[in-house]
Amino acid sequence: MKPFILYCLIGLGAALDLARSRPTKEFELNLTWDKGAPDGVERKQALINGQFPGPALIFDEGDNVEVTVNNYLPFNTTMHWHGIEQVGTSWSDGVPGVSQKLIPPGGRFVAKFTATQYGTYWYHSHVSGQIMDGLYGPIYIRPQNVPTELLNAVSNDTLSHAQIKHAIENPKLLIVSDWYHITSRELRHIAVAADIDPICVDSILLNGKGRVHCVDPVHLTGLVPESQRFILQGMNLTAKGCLPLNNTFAQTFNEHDYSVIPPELFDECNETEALDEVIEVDPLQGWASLNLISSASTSFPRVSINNHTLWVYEVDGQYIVPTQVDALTINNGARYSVLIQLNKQPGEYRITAANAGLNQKIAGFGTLAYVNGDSSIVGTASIDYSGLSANDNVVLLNETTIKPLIPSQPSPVANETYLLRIGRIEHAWKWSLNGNYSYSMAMQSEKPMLWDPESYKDSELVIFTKNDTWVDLVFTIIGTPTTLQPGHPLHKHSNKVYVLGAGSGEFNWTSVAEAQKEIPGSFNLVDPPMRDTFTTNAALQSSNWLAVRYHVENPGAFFLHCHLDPHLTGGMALAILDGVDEWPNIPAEYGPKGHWGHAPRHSENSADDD
Ligand SMILES: *[C@@H]1O[C@H](CO)[C@@H](O)[C@H](O)[C@H]1NC(C)=O
Ligand SMILES: *[C@@H]1O[C@H](CO)[C@@H](O)[C@H](O)[C@H]1NC(C)=O
Ligand SMILES: *[C@@H]1O[C@H](CO)[C@@H](O)[C@H](O)[C@H]1NC(C)=O
Ligand SMILES: *[C@@H]1O[C@H](CO)[C@@H](O)[C@H](O)[C@H]1NC(C)=O
Ligand SMILES: *[C@@H]1O[C@H](CO)[C@@H](O)[C@H](O)[C@H]1NC(C)=O
Ligand SMILES: *[C@@H]1O[C@H](CO)[C@@H](O)[C@H](O)[C@H]1NC(C)=O
Ligand SMILES: *[C@@H]1O[C@H](CO)[C@@H](O)[C@H](O)[C@H]1NC(C)=O
Ligand SMILES: *[C@@H]1O[C@H](CO)[C@@H](O)[C@H](O)[C@H]1NC(C)=O
Ligand SMILES: *[C@@H]1O[C@H](CO)[C@@H](O)[C@H](O)[C@H]1NC(C)=O
Ligand SMILES: *[C@@H]1O[C@H](CO)[C@@H](O)[C@H](O)[C@H]1NC(C)=O
Ligand SMILES: *[C@@H]1O[C@H](CO)[C@@H](O)[C@H](O)[C@H]1NC(C)=O
Ligand SMILES: CC(=O)N[C@H]1CO[C@H](CO)[C@@H](O)[C@@H]1O
Ligand SMILES: [Cu+2]
Repeated sequence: MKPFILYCLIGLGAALDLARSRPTKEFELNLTWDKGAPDGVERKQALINGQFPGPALIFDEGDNVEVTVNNYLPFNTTMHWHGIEQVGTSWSDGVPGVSQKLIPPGGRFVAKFTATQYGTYWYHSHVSGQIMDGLYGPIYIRPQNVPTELLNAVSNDTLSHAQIKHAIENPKLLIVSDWYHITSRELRHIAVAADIDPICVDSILLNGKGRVHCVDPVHLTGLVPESQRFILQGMNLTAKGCLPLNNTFAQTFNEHDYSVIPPELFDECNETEALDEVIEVDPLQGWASLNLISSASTSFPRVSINNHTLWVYEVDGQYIVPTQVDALTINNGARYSVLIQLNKQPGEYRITAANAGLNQKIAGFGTLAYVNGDSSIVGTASIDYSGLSANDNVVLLNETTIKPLIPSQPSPVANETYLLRIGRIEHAWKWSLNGNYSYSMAMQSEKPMLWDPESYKDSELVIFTKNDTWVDLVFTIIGTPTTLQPGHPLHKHSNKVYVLGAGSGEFNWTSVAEAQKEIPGSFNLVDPPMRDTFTTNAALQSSNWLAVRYHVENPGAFFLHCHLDPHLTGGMALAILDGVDEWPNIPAEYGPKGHWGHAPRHSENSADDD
């Protein structure tokens, strides 16, 4: 262990020296509220610098960056940099009530941090369900070097090595999301008023483009595998491919007020024509890197490209031992970068992004177009409209087998264990990450915890850790014969966790160490996946558990939450105050006396709020 720690310290020192000597790179994001029709249906939505998704922020590993966020929206907002560790800059993490105040309409905020990592990330609003209004965009941090082990694992040919390196350094960024025809505020209002979980989207978008597809619901119902048939409770899926509102697994036994639910929220589908995304690739370059980012709110997009296998080589901003698959599922918030060899007949191959979740059968499509390719060549899909494999030879990425390229091991023992019970409480829309305690969105308006951690000492919704300790989070996803929980894509802000293991049934122990004595095979402490976004298994009629471990090394006020937007707004969140014993000194500009100033006058400001 010793040489490894020493190596890390030297590495960190070198990175910091490098960072200090560099000039700061500045970026500006103007957030506006406008009309848009990404899938052919017009609605009010947010734009960032006039576009949706927002512009790509491209940094180089080690850069000091400053991003100015000007809020020209008619509502409060903040901006979070998903997966960025924020080493020593917790105040720039973007969570209202935790690390900063809300940015009011007309206000501005300057986030300052160092790009200590390489890889693929994204930025998004961290207020309520504003992601669903389009407040997101990609981040790519170009690596200082691409490890030879990575190149060797994919090819032995030196020309290919140069091409792969070029592809990794110049990737095609692809944000996969889902889309609603109403605003996040309207959706939340309906969910609460009707007492429903509003998990039925209108379309799947690739880089903000897509269309509404209406597929015969009887056909969609037929796509539900035999083993999941019981979930349907004898009903057909709706015209939008969703579990109907009177499905009690999805919507509880609570009474719903149907009078406030517009029929198009679950039941009516109206097909549209709109442009699909085209990603152009040049076969002369040999290889392309497609860096997939999921900013979906409720869907779990499973992605494949006709006739092309995907070499997955980077997950959540970290290189992994490359693994070749035909399709992979991107949990909300996660990133998967894949290398594609451009050695097929020049054509326009279809990209499929199909929801693999239980809530809805829906897909979106795009095109991987070879330069001057024959548009009649579209290839053959390996997954269907519901994300299921087209045949037995289709290889799906197995999340549990992801291995970091550069070996990294957790401590064999933990200092602290938090047993967290996940479930729905009281209402169909209300969720909790800790027993009966649900994180109210009203906490977003409170004084940031970063300023005064002590005053949250007694809260069941705040975890306190000490610096340089190892912390276990063991989640039990509560299942009963009459309830269902989907997989929850959990996101920890700041550093990554090691995903140690998962199992079915109750977690009957008080720690991983205790459980290891009885079920050692359920844990991987040798080379577990390292993730900032990790997904629990769905709980169908019985409970299951998931255990993760992380090292506290960056004192500050962070967040842990479900990345399904209706679950975050439903309260499935906790604050984690990491390293309270080594709490950082907050720069005056980010503290209680800080004043971030006003956004400059903006001519295109549309201020009406409807
Ligand atoms: C913004 O948040 C503050 C609380 O911090 C609240 O008083 C105000 O009404 C909000 N503004 C808007 C436009 O929602
Ligand atoms: C490269 O060569 C080594 C040794 O011959 C072999 O084990 C490995 O599988 C090859 N890698 C690829 C990607 O072909
Ligand atoms: C499902 O749809 C089929 C075909 O329209 C119909 O025959 C059947 O009755 C429907 N089932 C239910 C429970 O509505
Ligand atoms: C569910 O609602 C539909 C109409 O919305 C109705 O036809 C059906 O009978 C209901 N099913 C159950 C099991 O209540
Ligand atoms: C795509 O793959 C299918 C079967 O996997 C094959 O029949 C077809 O010829 C391929 N098309 C192209 C253009 O490579
Ligand atoms: C994924 O890999 C793990 C570990 O090898 C294995 O136990 C599990 O069955 C695999 N899952 C699937 C769906 O193949
Ligand atoms: C954490 O646990 C390790 C291993 O048991 C121990 O060496 C270390 O002192 C503990 N740290 C704290 C702060 O308790
Ligand atoms: C939640 O509260 C109910 C009723 O007060 C209680 O029976 C239950 O044990 C509590 N659940 C947890 C996980 O604390
Ligand atoms: C936990 O205990 C319950 C009750 O004894 C038992 O049914 C269940 O199988 C146990 N779970 C595990 C994972 O061993
Ligand atoms: C917190 O712990 C990490 C890991 O041991 C260490 O690198 C860092 O310097 C510590 N931070 C403070 C403020 O003590
Ligand atoms: C943001 O808006 C301000 C005020 O209109 C303008 O000066 C600036 O150029 C805009 N920045 C970008 C990146 O569009
Ligand atoms: C806005 C709109 O076009 N709504 C239509 C959608 O389709 C249903 C039938 O499925 C019509 O009744 C709506 O008028
Ligand atoms: Cu969730």
